[in-house]
Amino acid sequence: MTTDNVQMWTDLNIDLKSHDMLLNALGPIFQEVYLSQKNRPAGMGFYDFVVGDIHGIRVKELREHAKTGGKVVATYCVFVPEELVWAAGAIPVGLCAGTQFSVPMAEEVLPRNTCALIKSSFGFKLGRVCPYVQASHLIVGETTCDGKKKMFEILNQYQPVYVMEVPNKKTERSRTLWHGEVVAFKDVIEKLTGNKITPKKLAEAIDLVNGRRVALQRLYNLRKVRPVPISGKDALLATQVSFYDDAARDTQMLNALCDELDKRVAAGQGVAPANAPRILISGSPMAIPNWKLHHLIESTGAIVVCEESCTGTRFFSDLVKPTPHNLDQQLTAIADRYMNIHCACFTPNDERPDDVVRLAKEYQVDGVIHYNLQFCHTYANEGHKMAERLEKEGIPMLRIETDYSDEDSGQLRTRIEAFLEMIKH
Ligand code: BJ8
Repeated sequence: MTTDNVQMWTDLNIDLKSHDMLLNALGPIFQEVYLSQKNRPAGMGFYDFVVGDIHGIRVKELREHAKTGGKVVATYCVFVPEELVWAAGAIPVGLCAGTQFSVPMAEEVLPRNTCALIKSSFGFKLGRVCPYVQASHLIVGETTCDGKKKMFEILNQYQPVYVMEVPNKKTERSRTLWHGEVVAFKDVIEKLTGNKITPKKLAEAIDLVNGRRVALQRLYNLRKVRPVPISGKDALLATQVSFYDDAARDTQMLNALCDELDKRVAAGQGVAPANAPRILISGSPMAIPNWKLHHLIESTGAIVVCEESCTGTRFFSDLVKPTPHNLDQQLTAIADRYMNIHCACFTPNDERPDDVVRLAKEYQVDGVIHYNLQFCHTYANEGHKMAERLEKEGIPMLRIETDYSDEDSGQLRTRIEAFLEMIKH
C-alpha cells in the first residue's frame, strides 16, 4: 500500500480503517482461489496484478481523468449503453458488488431479504469503502428488478443517480420506450460532460466496445475446446476485470491471453484432463470478487467452461450492428443491441432457455448449474422453466441458490459432488 494511494483514498473520503480490513481480507482469498491454481496461462499475470492493486492504479487513472475535467460514470448493469459514455469523453466503470464484506453495512438500511448483489453495492457506498463509487460523478441505475430500483432511490440521497427505464416486455411498444430511454441517456451524458456526442465519436466508441466484445467471444470460443486451456475461474476473472478496466487496454490483454491459449490448444495442453466434467453456469451475474461457485466446482475436479450470465455471454454475445455515421441510425442500432439481452427481468423470456440449450451443445457440457442469488426472484422463478426445458433436452441441471457468505459452502460442496457423480460418464 503506497502513501500515494492512502492520500488518494483520503481525498476520496474513504473510511480507511474499514477499507484496510477489506483489502486485508481480499489478499488471502485471492491466494486461495486463484494463485494456488496449477498450470495457469502466463497471460493471467496481468489480471493478478490488477486484483493485487485493485483500488490503486485504475482509480488513479480515473482521478487523472477527472483532474482535466473528465467525468466518471458508474454502472451496475449491462443494460447501460457504455458506448454513449465513451463517446462523450467520459469513462464508464462497472461497480464491484460481489463481496460479503459490505453486506452487513447495507443491512442497516435495506431489508435483509434483499439479494446480496444489491446489498453489497449499497454497502460499499454506505461504508465508504469503494474508491470507484467515490470517484464517480454519476451512478447510472436501471429498473431491471424491484430491489435495485428502490435501492437507487436511497442511493440517490448519497450520490447523484440517474435511472434508465428498462421495459419488462419485448413488444414493439417496449422497444419504442427503450429507444427513447437511450436517446434520453445521450442527453444526460452530454449535459454531464458538456460534450456533444457526434456521429464520428459514437462510431469510434461503438468500435471500441465491439472490439472488447469480440476479444471476449474469442476467449469463450477457446473454452469450447477439450481439454479446456483455461480454468473457469480465470476466464471469469478476465471477464470481471473487463467491467472496469480501460476498454482498449483490456482488449489488448484479452487478445494476448487468447494468443497464448491458441498455442495451448495447438499443443493439446489443458488445465484439466480431457474427461473432466464440463459445467455451464447459468443465472445471476457474479460481480468481482464473487468467485464462490466456480471455486467450489473446480475444487472437485470439474471445470466451468461457460457462464450464461451478465458476467459471461450476456455481456458480449451481441455486437452493435455497423451503421452509416448517422446519429439516429447509430442510436437505433445501440437500442436494438441492448434490448436483445435475455435478462430474467423480461416476461416472457423464452430466449434464455434457448440460449442455454444452444450453449450447452456448443460447449459440450455434461451439466448445467443454475445459479441464483438468494432473494433474486426473477432468476429463481425462471429456474423452474429452465429445469423443465433442460429436462426435455436431456441436459442434467442442478439448482443452486446462495449468497456471498461461506456459511453454506459445506452443504453446497456436498450437493455439487453428488451432481457430478451423477453426470460422470
Ligand atoms: S441484465 S441480470 S446485470 S439486471 S441478482 S440485482 S436481478 S435481485 S443483477 Fe442483472 Fe442487469 Fe439483468 Fe444482467 Fe436484481 Fe436479481 Fe439481484 Fe440482479
